[in-house]
Amino acid sequence: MKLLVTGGAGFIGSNFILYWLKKYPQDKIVNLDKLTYAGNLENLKSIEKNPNFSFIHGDICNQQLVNQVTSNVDVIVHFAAESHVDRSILDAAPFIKTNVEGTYILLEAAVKNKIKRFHHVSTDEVFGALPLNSRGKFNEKTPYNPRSPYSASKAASDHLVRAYATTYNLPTTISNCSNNFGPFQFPEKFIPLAITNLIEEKKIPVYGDGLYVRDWLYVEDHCKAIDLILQKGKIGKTYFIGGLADDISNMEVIKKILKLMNKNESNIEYVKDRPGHDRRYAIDWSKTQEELGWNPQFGFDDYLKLTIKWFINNQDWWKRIKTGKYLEYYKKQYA
Ligand code: NAD
Ligand code: TDX
Repeated sequence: MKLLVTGGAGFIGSNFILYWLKKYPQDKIVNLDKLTYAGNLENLKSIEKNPNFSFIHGDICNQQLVNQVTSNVDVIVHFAAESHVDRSILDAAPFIKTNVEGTYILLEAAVKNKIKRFHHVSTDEVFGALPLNSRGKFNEKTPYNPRSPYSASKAASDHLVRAYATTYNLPTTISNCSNNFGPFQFPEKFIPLAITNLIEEKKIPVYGDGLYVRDWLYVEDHCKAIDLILQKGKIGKTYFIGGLADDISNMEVIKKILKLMNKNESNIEYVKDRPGHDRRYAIDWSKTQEELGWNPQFGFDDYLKLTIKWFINNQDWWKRIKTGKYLEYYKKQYA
């Protein structure tokens, strides 16, 4: 089988490529990535010489290139996106361009080239926010209610995927997952930012009251779920993927990180809240479990330990990122 992975130099995409080639070494993967600030070929160093892997440096908004690249692949796994909510608040333009227009261009090419499966990787943020102190979770009946430019652009892309499935019979699947964490995550996101700041003896910036709740999914569990969707998922269906963290607030996550890294609460700094900050996410992935036999393998605490260890052991990787443009962004965001 030949897969086109878009955004494979980013956090989840690179974990997915490493996972896939280890499990299915006979398959071929083409990685199409623009190498934005978030794309990093170092993530794929261990397979750069693998004859079944190839990299194309390009933009999913480039129609001619996308047509050419999709002409001889069986499956598309679409990760490429602008992915950081705070950056979408600073400037929404690249989010609309890549997440909406880029997905449209890929879909057009997928129809034209009769792709056997188009899997679209999306987020639980398209469903908006749940109230604190409720037990409710996003489920298959929850209406779309995106509240940031990022989540609105992802919602638009989900709608486009469904429209192409209905109108052109494109064989699609979609997954909406919760907050990922793990190796190779860009240190603008909450968990890697907290860990790397602590190693650098810097404080952890906490938005607002810190009582926001996320559902945390380890990236390898996510990759396994996409694998099962590609193997056993029903065409036209949407699958929910989440973790085993049960309503942990950002402050509780920080306290766990501080404890595991032998630091105290003087390393916390309350900063200005994110505008329109979604209070709580929780996702009911029981249907995915029932239908595909998928489960997160371990609990949040075990995965947090593994993630901290990875960032301690791979300081060259993130120290090269936390320079130049990253520092400019950090200054602007946390001024
Ligand atoms: P990331 O920001 O780490 O990586 C995105 C990758 O896409 C980068 O390699 C970047 O260079 C590439 N890219 C961006 N624009 C491109 C373009 N126009 N053409 C080609 N490549 C382009 O993102 P991530 O965290 O790995 O997220 C991957 C996908 O998963 C995204 O679609 C995101 O919306 C979704 N998702 C992420 C999370 C999460 O917690 N990280 C949760 C739910 C869903
Ligand atoms: O410095 C920070 N301080 C802080 O308190 C940052 C960066 C975040 N936070 C809070 C905001 C959120 O409540 O931590 C929580 C997690 O923030 P992010 O890591 O930015 O993730 P989130 O906004 O929840 O979105 C993530 O999950 C869904 C991904 O970035 C999206 O790509 C994905 O779709």
